[in-house]
Amino acid sequence: MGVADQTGAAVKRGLWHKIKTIALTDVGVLVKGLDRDTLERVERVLLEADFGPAAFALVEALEGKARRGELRTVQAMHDWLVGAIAAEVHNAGGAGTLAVETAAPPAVILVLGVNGVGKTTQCAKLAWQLQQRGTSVLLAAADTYRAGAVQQLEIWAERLGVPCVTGHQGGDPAAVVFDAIDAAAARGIDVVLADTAGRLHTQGNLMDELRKIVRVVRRKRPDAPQESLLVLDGTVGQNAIQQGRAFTAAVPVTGLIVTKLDGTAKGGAVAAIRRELGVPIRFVGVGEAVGDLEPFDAQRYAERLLAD
Ligand SMILES: Nc1nc2c(ncn2[C@@H]2O[C@H](COP(=O)(O)OP(=O)(O)O)[C@@H](O)[C@H]2O)c(=O)[nH]1
Ligand SMILES: [Mg+2]
Repeated sequence: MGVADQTGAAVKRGLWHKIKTIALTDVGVLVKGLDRDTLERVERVLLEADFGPAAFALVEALEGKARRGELRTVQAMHDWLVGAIAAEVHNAGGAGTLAVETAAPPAVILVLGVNGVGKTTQCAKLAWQLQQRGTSVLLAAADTYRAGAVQQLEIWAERLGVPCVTGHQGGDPAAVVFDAIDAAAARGIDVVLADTAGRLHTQGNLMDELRKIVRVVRRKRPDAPQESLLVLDGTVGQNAIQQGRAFTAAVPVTGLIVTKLDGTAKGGAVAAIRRELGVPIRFVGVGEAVGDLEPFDAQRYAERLLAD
């Protein structure tokens, strides 16, 4: 995916291009106010980009602005939309942060999410970011269910030069995290980053297992896990919302990482996720390389999405 960024930029340019085209079809439209048909077409474009319920809110606000004659040029409409989308996705706080300061290291970070969203990759990216800040990390391979999952994390660990605690396939993931905390404490390591399973026989089994991991961690350290980060794929639209609801109902999720925002026309999912789930977005994944994790920035997100 070497050209992911370029693809992404091209596709994202598409969103503003579509809206602009609609706004310009009738030259008088911005001066007279947007008619019902124009608004509906803008709404459809936003829905296609996965804005979900946020699309309705944006179009309603757009209608009001246009009716009051406050958007007289296409540029004014662009700038207003950027600001409105940024406000829509704005976090109360916490973007780019990880609560890893603790009186007695190691802090514990659980990385959660269904298969394929990018958990293992985000573990590697987070480990790398922590290393950059001078924080030492130990990886825990608590996805013991899927064949190959442990090796995938081990390969990252080796590349990054961080230790990795594993169990055997089919083993108890809570025991892996438990052992990893001991190993990190013994070696004076600051943070345990635990990769978890994304699928078991049923979703109920998975949620039970995740609850058990949290319980076992707490029994060992009442203040842990310091973070339970849910990874959501930014390209799957409403599915991400469903996943978000299921995980946040089962475990206390402290933050979100929205991945694969490179190369997608569906970047609006971030707005839907922000509106539907009461959890701050901490980071966004913008590629497959270890450096492709950015603190979530509402303004930058909106500007990129509507880049001309
Ligand atoms: N384009 C893109 N791909 C990503 C991103 N994060 C992860 N991936 C890819 O998504 C696929 C699944 O990732 P993986 O970490 O194995 O997912 P897991 O099953 O949740 O552990 C892999 O091919 C990753 O390289 C991202 O931000 N952007
Ligand atoms: Mg994985």
